[in-house]
Amino acid sequence: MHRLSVPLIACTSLLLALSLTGCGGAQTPASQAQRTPSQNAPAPPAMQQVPQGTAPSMNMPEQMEMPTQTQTTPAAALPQVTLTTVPDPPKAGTPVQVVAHVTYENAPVEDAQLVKFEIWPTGAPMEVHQMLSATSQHNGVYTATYTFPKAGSYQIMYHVTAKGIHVMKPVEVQVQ
Ligand SMILES: [Cu+2]
Repeated sequence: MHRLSVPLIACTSLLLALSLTGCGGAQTPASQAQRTPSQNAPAPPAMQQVPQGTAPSMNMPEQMEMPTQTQTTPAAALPQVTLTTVPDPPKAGTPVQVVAHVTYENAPVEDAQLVKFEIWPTGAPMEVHQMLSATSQHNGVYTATYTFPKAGSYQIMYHVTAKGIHVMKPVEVQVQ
């Protein structure tokens, strides 16, 4: 009955702790979440190190789709996302534009089903993560505006569903 909230929580707060079930998005989140209730317990602080920085291959956002098979599924293209800020580096105390450039098989994705940015000071707990919805600017460019409260290291994680595939990855930025 209250199962509905599970995929949402996975996307907004437990992210990588639940990475195997994904963030909802394309697949059947409800049924997947049912099957993996035991995974959502521990490991919140590890999330920043967990991701895919270790894989020098081209399939960066592999954690959502096929966590263990990125090498063996060259046919399954993933959406590619490039995250930038304007200005770069961001400045504290003034509105900063967060920009995602989304492509699929080298073509801009105009019709992404979901583009969100999750922002938090590096090392901060889940409760302080901010989730922004991005607006399409055409040509595969999606933007949102955020004012960083102060200088320092922040994580910006994009959550993108394009062509039915959800990808997500944190990027560290140094706010000036
Ligand atoms: Cu996500």
